[in-house]
Formats: sequence, C-alpha cells, structure tokens
Amino acid sequence: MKLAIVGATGLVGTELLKVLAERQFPLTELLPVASAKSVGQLVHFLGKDYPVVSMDDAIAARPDIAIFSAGGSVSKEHAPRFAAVGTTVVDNSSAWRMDPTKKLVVPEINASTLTADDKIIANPNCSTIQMVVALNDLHKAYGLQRIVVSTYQSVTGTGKKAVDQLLEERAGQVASNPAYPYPIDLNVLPHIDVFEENGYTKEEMKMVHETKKIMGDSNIQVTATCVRIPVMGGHSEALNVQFHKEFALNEVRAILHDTAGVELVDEPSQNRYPMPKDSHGRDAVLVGRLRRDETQPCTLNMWVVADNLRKGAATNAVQIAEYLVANKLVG
Ligand code: 11C
Repeated sequence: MKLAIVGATGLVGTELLKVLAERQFPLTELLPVASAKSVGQLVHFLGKDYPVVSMDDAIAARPDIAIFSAGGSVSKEHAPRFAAVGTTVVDNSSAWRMDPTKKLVVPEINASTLTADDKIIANPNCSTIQMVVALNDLHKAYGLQRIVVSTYQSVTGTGKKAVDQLLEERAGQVASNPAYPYPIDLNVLPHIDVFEENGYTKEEMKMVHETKKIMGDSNIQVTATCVRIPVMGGHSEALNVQFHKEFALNEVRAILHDTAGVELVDEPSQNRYPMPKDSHGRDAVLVGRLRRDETQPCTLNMWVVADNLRKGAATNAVQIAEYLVANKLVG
C-alpha cells in the first residue's frame, strides 16, 4: 500500500504515524505531506526517515490511500484532486461529513457500507466518535430516543497551539500565541469552534448531525453542550440517554462489556471510573458511572472518556484504511 498522510507534522498526523506503526499497517511507501514550509523536513517512521513532500508531488505519486488531517479548507481543495487520480481519501476534517454523497464512518458501526466507489470517506468528529461507539449496541437493544450530552474536552482537540497555551500558562507565563480568547489553565470555556445562529457552537451541532448520520437514524434527538477544560489526555462526556425500551442495568453492563472498542470501567465502590489520564495513548472508549436516571423511565446516565487523538481521530482513520485493504476496496 502506498499511503499519503496529509498534515503529517500536526498533532493528529504524528499520532497517525504512531498508530500505523503499532498496528503494522501494510505499507510499501509513505508520503508525508505538509505545508510548503515543511517540505524536505524529515518524518521518522519505523526506523526510517521520510522527507515531507508537496501536495502536488504526492498526487503525482498516485497513492492508494491518503489520510487527511490538515483542516477543512485543505480537504475541500485537495481531497478531490487525490480522488481524481484514483486515491481513496480518508478525511479527518468536517469538510465532507454531512455531504449526502459521502459516507461518515466509525468502523465498529458502519464500515460494511463502504465500497470501492467511495473515494472520499469522512472520519467523524472526535466527540461524536466516542459517544456513538459507547451507544451503538445499546441503540440496537433498546432504541435511542434522546441524548443529552455535556463534554469536557482536551486542549489537544484544538492542536499544538492550544497545548502550548496550556503549558505556558501552567508555567506561570502569559501565552505567547494563545489559541483561545481566554486563559485555559484554571478555567473552563463553554465554547468549542464557532457560534452558529441558533446559539449552539459548530462542535455542538456536529454531535447532533453526525450521530444521526452514523447511526442511520434521523429520529434520534441529540442536544449538546461542548466545553473545553485544561486537560490533555482525552475528551470526557456526561451522557443522559433516553431509550424507547426499558432496560436492566446488569444487561446494559453485559452489552457494554461485549461492545467492540469499549472498555467498562465501572466499580464505584473501588473509586474506579474513566478518566482522561487513563485514556491517554489508548484506543479504547472507557465507559463508567452507569446509573439509572431516577427522574424518568428508560433513561440512563453514563460517563464516556477516550483519547481524542486516538479513537477520536487517528485510530478511527487507520481502522477505515485497514478495512479498505482487508476488503480489497483499494489498490
Ligand atoms: C475539538 N472536536 O476537540 C474538536 C477537534 O471537526 O474534526 C476536531 C474537529 C473536527 O476541538
């Protein structure tokens, strides 16, 4: 497999290289692509150095797969150029997610819908991925009616600039090039991505729209409040989930225990529950604090944590690429 990584030097790009190496992705050639100022810079992968190449050179090399993680405008402009030379693009940005002609894929849920004709495949937003991985099997069992989600999101979701802001502030300095309009250390920002006309942020509306598309059910009601906190290991989410059917908590536990990609961490008597410091560097979606909402029927409260750079971005994209290879949909 000839693989291009567009945005190879960013936080997600760096994580992508780690995940590809760990999972022994069947690579024959790696084409790291980054902005013009990084061309020629070396990217280390499995004991070898690969020079960063330009977008045009990567397209001319006609890779089998290109994984994009360089922002929406880069994807909008260049993903179709790769697709035109026969490359299958797995895109981490929001550029194509809600395009009805493109699939939005979480492999545990809907990879089986992919065909060789899907030349641009969208990878969902990190906060959506961990939520749907935790909920999909429960949806099959009880039918999701409504999700109320509040997120507690890591600064790594914003990128290097935000990590630097947090580290500088934590060292007692004023951030030299802040990513946020306010300090993030010792603070909480109820603001992720831009505000839309309805008063919600774009991040909140991504959770609403992407959930319905991935689960293939436009009747699922979702309302979200997305919040940035001074943490780096992963995103946390408090979910209040109303089902159509009544459930037994021990059955919910059994379903989650068997759900692909989920790890149940739910022993309150031992103070065991999911935390971002435990999800950091891991692919599992950690689920705990399972309890019935005692104020209304068929409703569950749960706490879901995952490393947003891993299952929320890099790992999900690599799993899509693995599915394409395993099912001979590329190359
Ligand atoms: C964040 N979820 O934590 C965002 C990052 O649509 O892929 C990913 C944005 C996206 O800020």
